Amino acid sequence: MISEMRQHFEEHGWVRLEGVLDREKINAYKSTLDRIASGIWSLTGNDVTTTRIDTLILRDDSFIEFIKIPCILEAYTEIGGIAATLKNSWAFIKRPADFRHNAEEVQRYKQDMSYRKGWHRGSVPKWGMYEDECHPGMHHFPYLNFFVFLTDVGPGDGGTWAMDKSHKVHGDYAEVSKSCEPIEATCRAGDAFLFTESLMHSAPHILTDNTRYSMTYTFIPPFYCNMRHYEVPEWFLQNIRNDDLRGVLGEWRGKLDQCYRGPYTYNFEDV
Ligand SMILES: O=C(O)CCC(=O)C(=O)O
Repeated sequence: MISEMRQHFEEHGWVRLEGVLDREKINAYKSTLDRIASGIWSLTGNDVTTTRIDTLILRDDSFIEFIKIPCILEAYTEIGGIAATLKNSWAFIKRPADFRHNAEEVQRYKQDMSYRKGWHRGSVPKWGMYEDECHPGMHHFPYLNFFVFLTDVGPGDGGTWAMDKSHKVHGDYAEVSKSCEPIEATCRAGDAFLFTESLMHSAPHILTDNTRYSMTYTFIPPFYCNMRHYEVPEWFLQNIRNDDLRGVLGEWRGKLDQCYRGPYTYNFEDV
């Protein structure tokens, strides 16, 4: 049976997963990110409004625990349809835009198409999906982003923008915008915005006074190549006792026998 979640994803290229994290975990992740962000040497990317913390899972065990939350890899299995390996994990602490109190500038920002500058996708549709042989008309989308919000994100709070349904539309923004409408991913703290990397998306400025905290986990199949600087180092992997967790964190990359492993379930119980 095709779930509602998968049906929605098929049509739109994204779906909201509600209540992935409870309040206790949200607060714990936020404090950990604040602690990491206070040490400048641990950051790989920074600008005036955004603090980016890369390769989360190397920075605190709690970030590995996230992968073990059952609904995460269950959703990957259903939508990706193949064994998952982690591509990267990162966080953003994003602060309000300087110009947010300037009504004219806000208006310009909202209206001007440059608002949507920065639309991007890491995969064109033809490489981002394949037909589900068991369910005609349905597809799997193996390059998936879990964008997890740690703060409530209402209108103007910098929720990721996406061109709805663009996961099946070829071309650049000009082409895609002829048939797709932009949507703003509004979410409650603890929800995840799950989308395929073929969905055109962008990171808008925050127009309210709210700072946004988010974590992203991106998964790809074992036969996809990863960017070298995102790979979990071998010494780190060798310290992970659990076979499935070590596999998901990267050990399966490039191992053909693991590409087709099935059923795609994961046992994270420590032996
Ligand atoms: O920060 C966001 O909402 C989106 C970030 C983004 O587009 C990306 O990481 O590819």
